[in-house]
Amino acid sequence: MTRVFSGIQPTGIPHLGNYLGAIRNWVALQADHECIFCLVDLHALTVWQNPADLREQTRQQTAVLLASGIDPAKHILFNQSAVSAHTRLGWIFNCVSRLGWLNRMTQFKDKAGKDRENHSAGLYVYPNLMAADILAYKAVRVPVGDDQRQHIELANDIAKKFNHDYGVEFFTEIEAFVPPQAARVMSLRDGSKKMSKSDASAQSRIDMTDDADTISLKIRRAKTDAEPLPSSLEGLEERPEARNLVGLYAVLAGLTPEQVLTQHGGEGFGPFKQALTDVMVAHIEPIAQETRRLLEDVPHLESVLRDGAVRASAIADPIVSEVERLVGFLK
Ligand code: AQP
Repeated sequence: MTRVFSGIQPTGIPHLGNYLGAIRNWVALQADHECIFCLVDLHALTVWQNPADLREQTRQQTAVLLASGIDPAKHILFNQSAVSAHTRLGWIFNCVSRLGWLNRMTQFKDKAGKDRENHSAGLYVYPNLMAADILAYKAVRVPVGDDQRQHIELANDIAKKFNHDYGVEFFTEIEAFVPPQAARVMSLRDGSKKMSKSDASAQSRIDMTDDADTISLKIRRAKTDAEPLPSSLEGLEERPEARNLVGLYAVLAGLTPEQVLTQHGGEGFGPFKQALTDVMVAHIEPIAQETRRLLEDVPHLESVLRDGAVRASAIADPIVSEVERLVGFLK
């Protein structure tokens, strides 16, 4: 079976964007792949995290993943810092990767903005660690959002350079797997920004733990314009907030955006937002309820992660030990 690796940062409660763009696809991949799912807490640390919050967010994320249908008995779910192979290979990749390559990473530019000098060195070398996350397992396929394609290309550049520098065919090419239905969900407050855990406004996102009243309020307050919904897609150009809500309805209702507009074109946002709330609550409510139940049993959540880390180490340790031998470390 093809081995898949994918990660999510425990930087907050997973939101609808994480769910539709990643988690939902992970659940589906379990049917015919060997899956390794990782809560990438080392990556989370690239921006400041309050220690108590980081621990809590790691538990919350574990609960949301389990509630969404990740099966830790058949697959592996663990937190990155618990498996030392990631940092060991990450350091070696810091020495293989080139500054010029990292300088081209658009995500660093987006996250650091104009204030580059004040960001952590970790944020800059993040893509090298991400390459290590995948290659420590010799994973073949990596489900990612469209924004992560560039990091997978970098991981392949690192793998090729490693093979070339050490005269081996040790790493093989990784395939970025961007599922066709991977929706890019935008902020409810600004249709030009993606929905994000770290957005200061809680109103900008739907958390996977939100109850029906909270979802209803957030959708009612979601930014829109004054025009009714158009009847065709051309009418959504230059209307990013309307496009986002139509896109969300389409994904959640299993329709195409065109079908949504056929059904709701000409409608004002009041009734459309109510229909969107209903379909959203139907998706999120069962996951939110199960998440709340799981969070009452913290020892169970932590034991799932510990067990996952042992099984992840059993795969990654021999691979990374071989890399260490190849580069000349005395064992
Ligand atoms: N808005 C989004 N729409 C679709 N997919 C998304 N993903 C994130 N936001 C959206 C996908 O979720 C997976 C895990 O993301 P992550 O937590 O590792 O990092 P991120 O992309 O930086 O997510 P956030 O929510 O924006 O976190 P913060 O605020 O901490 O940076 C990835 O596959 C991502 O594509």
